[in-house]
Amino acid sequence: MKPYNVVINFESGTLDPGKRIIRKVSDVKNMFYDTQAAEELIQKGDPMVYEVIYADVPEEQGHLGHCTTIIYPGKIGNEYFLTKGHYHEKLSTAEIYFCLRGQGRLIMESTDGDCEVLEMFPGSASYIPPNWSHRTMNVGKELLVFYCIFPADAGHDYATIEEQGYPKLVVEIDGKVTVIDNPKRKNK
Ligand code: S6P
Ligand code: ZN
Repeated sequence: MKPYNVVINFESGTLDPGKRIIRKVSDVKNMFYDTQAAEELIQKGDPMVYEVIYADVPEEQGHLGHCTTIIYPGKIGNEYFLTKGHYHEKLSTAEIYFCLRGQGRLIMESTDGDCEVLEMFPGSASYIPPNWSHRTMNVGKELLVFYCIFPADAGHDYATIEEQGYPKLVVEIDGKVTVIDNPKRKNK
């Protein structure tokens, strides 16, 4: 293949040319603590939670996958709109999230059971080391837009996070972004 540009719009988060994937509440309902509130939101029109726009890169060793993620502002119960979250299938692969717009949090858990939450804000570049799962939340009132770069053959393991969730939840309490223990967390 030949070198080529994509163009990223820092306001809207579009990456052009790119392949767009959309996730509605019905796609991510199992990831939220308050599944009843998620069901109610699905009945009310099943709004979009986030989209990912991937540059066209072969999913092969040596290549770098890259994409933008756009998370809409919103909550289910008191939990902020979030991404599904995943480990890379190839656990030995790292990733960088560069925030372009909005306010977010990045929660990560390592295969050793360590958990970390980082702030995301325009200009923050978060390093996700090998062996750490990752999920993002929009904790602001506007779009959260970030740009991701990862080994193109990393792959996604969504099942582990869907089953066990994270040790912490990021929720709004008295109008403030608050990190609490996840009462539903299994095994820990
Ligand atoms: C890929 C990278 C991101 C996420 C995206 C959506 O390795 O971490 O592009 O795919 O932010 O999150 P998720 O958990 O639905 O894939
Ligand atoms: Zn990833």
